[in-house]
Amino acid sequence: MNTEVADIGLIGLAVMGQNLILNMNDHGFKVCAYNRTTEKVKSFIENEAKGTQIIGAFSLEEMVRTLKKPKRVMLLVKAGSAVDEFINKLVPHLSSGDIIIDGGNSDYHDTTRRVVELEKKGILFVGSGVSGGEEGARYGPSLMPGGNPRAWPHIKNIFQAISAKADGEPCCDWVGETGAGHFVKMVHNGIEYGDMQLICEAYHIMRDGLGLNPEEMSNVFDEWNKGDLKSFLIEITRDILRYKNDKGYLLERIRDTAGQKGTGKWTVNAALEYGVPVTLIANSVFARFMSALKNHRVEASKIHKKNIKPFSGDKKQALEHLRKALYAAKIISYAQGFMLLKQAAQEHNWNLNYGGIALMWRGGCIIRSAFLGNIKQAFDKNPNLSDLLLDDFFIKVMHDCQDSLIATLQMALQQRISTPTFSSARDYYDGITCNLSPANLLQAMRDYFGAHTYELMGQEGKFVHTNWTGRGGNVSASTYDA
Ligand code: NBP
Repeated sequence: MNTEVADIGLIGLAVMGQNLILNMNDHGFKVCAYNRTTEKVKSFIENEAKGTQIIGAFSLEEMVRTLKKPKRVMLLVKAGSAVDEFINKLVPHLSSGDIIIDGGNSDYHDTTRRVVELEKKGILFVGSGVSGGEEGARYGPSLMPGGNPRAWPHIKNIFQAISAKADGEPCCDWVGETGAGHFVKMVHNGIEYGDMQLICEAYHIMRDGLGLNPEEMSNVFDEWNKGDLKSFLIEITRDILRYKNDKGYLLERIRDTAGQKGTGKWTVNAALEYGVPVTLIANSVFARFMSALKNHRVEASKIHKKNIKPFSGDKKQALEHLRKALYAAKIISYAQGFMLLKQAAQEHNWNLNYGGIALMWRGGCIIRSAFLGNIKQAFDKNPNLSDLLLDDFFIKVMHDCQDSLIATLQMALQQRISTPTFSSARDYYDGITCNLSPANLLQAMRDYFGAHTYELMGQEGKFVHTNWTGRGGNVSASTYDA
């Protein structure tokens, strides 16, 4: 009897694993499910998977035996050592050309290491970003697979079938070699941090600056969701603001301290590593740290009194400025994110398809939005586009919205509302469009105290040192850095 009946094995029966299995089953794939704690296999088969063609396995050997060749095993377990433990246990049961896919939120450095190590054993390893949470996993996630490219033809069918679709196209394509899939997922998460913080600051401005009530704010987000800002996060903000239970609006009673799982921080670490000014995401991570200092903030607010005059301007106009400011700031954030992708691709020799990435994020995931369609078009027009801010569409939007960004920040300043991401968008925009920065002075200072040398304009590539005080020597430095 042929026991090799399953199209894919899936390990990890928590929220993501269970829902992805059911999604695969809906699309006609036969899945064999396994979990470290095997009682969960039994419970899943007897409950959620009842009446489906899903089969359960109670050992890894049993699971691998049920798989068709090349054997495909997907892991949806806690990122980190659990992934390595399963890989080590799986490898003895697999043969050359078999595939292991890690769908967890793994660090892309780990994925790169696993791709290289497993290639030596003939196993094709894929690290795939999976976005969209529980609902995405069940009904169509955004999938960002990367790793050993020889695996792609064998998983493409399943991945593109179960992924979300945007304008009829799957939100899933091959991202690139080694850790590229998980890198793109990490930047996606960083952008998600930025989008969420921008929305929070817009809410803060509406609530404390303009004095709007929850219903009014919800209506504003509802309006915004009909235009350029149409997105999943704007839509859920509208609904969250409106949500009431027997004690009234729930949002007003939620403690203002945000948690995090670290992928925003990873994005900022990558930005620091590759030297890319991803300032908006960095500020959104710091804003979460600031939010966690609740007791400190409460104490300080009692001591540091502020002289704030209630807003007396035109609220309708202020809200229109805010809408445009949010749009402009989002564009800056995505421009920074794509710049990071470009730099990492250069460092790792990844051949990233930027339009394809925008399409992968267009549906299924948390940052899904109408605006990603414009990003895709920009890269379709010019696949070598170095900066989104140099695309005609985005140039026009920035020209149209920049005054509103300034007007919003002026209002926030008067109302003493902290706006780290809106402010960093303005800073970045005025920085990246400044043809003469003050870094000439920086270079002069570095040379003055550390003999670090500088270039003269028009003589690029030629580094010279000046003995500024007459006391120092003429030798330039090569070690001490500042
Ligand atoms: P969890 O991240 O909560 O992981 C639960 C699974 O990991 C269970 O199968 C558990 O087995 C297994 N596991 C753990 Br915990 N430690 C293990 C170990 N040392 N050895 C072997 N197995 C271990 O599940 P999830 O929320 O479904 O997420 C799965 C992956 O997908 C994670 O990497 C997560 O970051 C990522 N992700 C999650 C979401 C989301 O919205 N939740 C979205 C996108 C990506 P057990 O049952 O025996 O304890």
